[in-house]
Amino acid sequence: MNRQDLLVSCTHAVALSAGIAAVAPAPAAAQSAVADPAAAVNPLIGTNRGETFPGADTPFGMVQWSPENTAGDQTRTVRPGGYGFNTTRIRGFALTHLSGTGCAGASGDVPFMPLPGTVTTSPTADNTDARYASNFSHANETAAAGFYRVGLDSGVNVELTATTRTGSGRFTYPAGQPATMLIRTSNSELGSSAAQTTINAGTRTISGSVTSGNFCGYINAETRKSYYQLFFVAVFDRPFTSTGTWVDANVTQGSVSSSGGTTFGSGFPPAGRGSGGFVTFPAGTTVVNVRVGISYVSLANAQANLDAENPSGTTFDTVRQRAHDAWNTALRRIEITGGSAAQQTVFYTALYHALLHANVFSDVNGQYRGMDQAVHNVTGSQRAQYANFSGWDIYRGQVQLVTLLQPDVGSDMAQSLFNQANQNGGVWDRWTHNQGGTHVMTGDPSHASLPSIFAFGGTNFDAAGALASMLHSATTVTAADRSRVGWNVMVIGERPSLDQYLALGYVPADGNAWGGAGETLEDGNADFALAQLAARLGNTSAHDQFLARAQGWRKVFNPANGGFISERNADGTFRTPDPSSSAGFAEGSSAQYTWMIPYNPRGLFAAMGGNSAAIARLDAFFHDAAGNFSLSGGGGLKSDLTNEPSIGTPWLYNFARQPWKTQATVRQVLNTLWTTAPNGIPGQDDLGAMSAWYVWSAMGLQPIAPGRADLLLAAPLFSQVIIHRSNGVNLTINAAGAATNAGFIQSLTVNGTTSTRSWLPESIVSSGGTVAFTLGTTANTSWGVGADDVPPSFDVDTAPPGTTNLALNKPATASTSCNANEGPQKANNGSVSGGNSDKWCGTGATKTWRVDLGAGTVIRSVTVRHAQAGGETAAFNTRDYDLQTSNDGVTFTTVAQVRGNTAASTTTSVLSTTRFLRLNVITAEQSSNNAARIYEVEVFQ
Ligand SMILES: [Ca+2]
Ligand SMILES: [Ca+2]
Repeated sequence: MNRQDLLVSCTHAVALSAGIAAVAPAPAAAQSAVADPAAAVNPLIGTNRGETFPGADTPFGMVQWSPENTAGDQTRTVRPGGYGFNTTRIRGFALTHLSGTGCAGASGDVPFMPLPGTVTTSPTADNTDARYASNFSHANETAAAGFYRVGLDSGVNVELTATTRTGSGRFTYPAGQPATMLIRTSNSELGSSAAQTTINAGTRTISGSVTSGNFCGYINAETRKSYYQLFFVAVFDRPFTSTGTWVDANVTQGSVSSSGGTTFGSGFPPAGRGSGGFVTFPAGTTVVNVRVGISYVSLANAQANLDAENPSGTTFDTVRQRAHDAWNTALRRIEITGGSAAQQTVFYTALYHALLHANVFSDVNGQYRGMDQAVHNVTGSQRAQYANFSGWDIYRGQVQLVTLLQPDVGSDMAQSLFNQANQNGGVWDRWTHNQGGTHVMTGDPSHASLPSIFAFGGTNFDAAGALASMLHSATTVTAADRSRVGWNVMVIGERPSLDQYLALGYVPADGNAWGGAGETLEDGNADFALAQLAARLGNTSAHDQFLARAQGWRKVFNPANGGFISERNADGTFRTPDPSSSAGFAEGSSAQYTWMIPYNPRGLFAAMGGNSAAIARLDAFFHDAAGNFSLSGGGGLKSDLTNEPSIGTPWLYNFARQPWKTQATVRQVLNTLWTTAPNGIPGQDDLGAMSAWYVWSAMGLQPIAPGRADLLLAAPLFSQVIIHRSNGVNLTINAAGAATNAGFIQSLTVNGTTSTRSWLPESIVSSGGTVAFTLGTTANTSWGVGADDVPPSFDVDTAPPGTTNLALNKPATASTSCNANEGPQKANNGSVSGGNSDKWCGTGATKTWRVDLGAGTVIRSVTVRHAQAGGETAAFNTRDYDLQTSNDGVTFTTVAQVRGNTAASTTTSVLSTTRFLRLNVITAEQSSNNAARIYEVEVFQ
């Protein structure tokens, strides 16, 4: 999400880097995998306008201990991540941050600020941060995975590291001055409604809490309120020789407690409000260590988290090493070999950013605060509750990447989202911050995320319960859905104008959504994903219903203005015909959003007039009039690969049978928009959503659409990528000839078999294997161009796709065979070329053949190859038969009936979840009921 434009911030006049490091010529490729990927991470990448933060954290950690910059106004964060690369003044180091968000930031709770000197005036009254802040130079700064250091111009050296729920700080003060620590308890980035600080000199502890929220509250009063309370316990290793606190402008020397929030004003906290505390260490003190535990439940839990993860006696360097190791464990799930050092840094930094969120939100004892503000416990197989779901962004690829690498974590995230909905009256809020729903952005993204997590193997959550809840909220109109409260940037309804969507098939321009046309596409993506999850869970009627709903894009496709998705009124008339306009769309134009139907490009291209028309439009979309790439900033008619609505578009050429243009465009984005510079993330990183796109793309992969795990293909950047899934499945991607300028696929094998398909089926994710590319510097315009090479599109009446024959060589049994060499296994041996004995031949009154798939399996179609396929007469082709399913091998249900067939082979849609598939032959051939001749039965997902 964006909206950072409204934020008052410092001037970014100096571009410290042109940001071209990633396209420097590659040195001779390393021949072994990157040994220490955590060391390759540079957290400063993205800190100039990517809105990332450089501080210390662990994968999905609760703590992100990182600087808060100031540009002379204490009431406003400089940038949403708390840090802007071009602002070199710091007023504190806060314990929590969001990476890459928009609006005016969020979290940034409980800034610590070391001070050489004493506190004589209120730090809150220092509204311009003239006194209790310090300049710094990037030359005195080190940012690494799990560690941050800065030497402040004040003379204090600050070192920070973290465990999941705690931080460790080491502050080295200059000799000869009092060593003081301020804790600005009330100064969360967006302010606070309450704050409380307690100093206990006896235990060398400062503890307290801050109550905050206010995400995007400066735009709309709907979120201008508190919805979370963060508790902290900070234990120092040096005694306090003096203490004090402040409230607003008043300092009380010797005080050990204070309270008072900043209040939220009209969205930005007013100047001069807030509270905190300070302590001074004994004269002569230079090094002060502190351990800090946090919790969103209670002070006791913050202490318990500290005791469990970072107990007394744990050294700073031990925590730092553990954080580094934790990052290596996470990052080594993708091993890469080859590429330049810069490319390796961009890759692992992107993976690092993609694994920062969502955040562990439950405490070590399993308690967490729910969206009902009550304390809950994680139960069953869930190991942790997660928070901070940037819904609109992450459904496009980030939750898929997390689940690809760690299905267990993906499962917990899915359960966390379901828990949030359950604790929120059944409403799936689209953007959740800690335990608050903010309603920010558009669509119903959890409905896209959960099916995606499931598709990638994150199935260890209450999927049936979640599906039932989602189907309910997607079909039940609430008062909030009929409301415009919050509009825009947010709106309180989960499905804005659901009543009209149900009645019209689209969300009208005069409805409640932040852009009806864009909302229609978001709803379509959510509904498509729901259809997929429904199918996987055996609910075929919901599948059919939601797959049909997902085609609502046709209702807002306006042929009259050249074929663009356009704003449409409830009365059926179209609005603004200008395709460069963003009216009706969130953060994008009509021309950009028109492509955002990833589950049915074939339908879209047909509406546009066919592949040639679509290709011409894509060419114009990605290029300027001179033929140069236009990938950002080209205006509403051009692509914008800096923001989510466009990031799927380069992959669409695969559907139009010109995959080399996907390869060229993706490679151009990787080579030019993503660099090692502070501005090396093109646009806000959106809690890792954009970085996830980079990681997928650099591997030559991209999830096809929400709710599916099929992968679109382009050219990998590295000579080898090995994905180690936490469930033990490995996927190896070899790319012979990989180089910066070798971005074109020459040929491909999948598990040793040559393939010209520009995509991979879901089975490559579930089963792993080896995908081997041969790359080159020029396009192979004959690869991936066949009619059967295109990735699947999904429409109401489209036969389901399939490539992997799930029945192949599985145990098969049958009724009486005609001959000993025509037994049941001949019908799923993968061959129809073995002469007329390459079949199961059935005789007798009952003729049934069945296969055991081994476990309940989603199947989408069954192909039967009859006598003629094996070279026999067409008169022997099976005429009438039923397809039946069963999960116990005893009770079978007929799921399809084929009658009057004369063809050599038949393909039948049988969307079902089943272990056994049975062919029940009713009329064996064309003239009389004699022998059944089944050369092959193929079952596809
Ligand atoms: Ca964005
Ligand atoms: Ca056969």
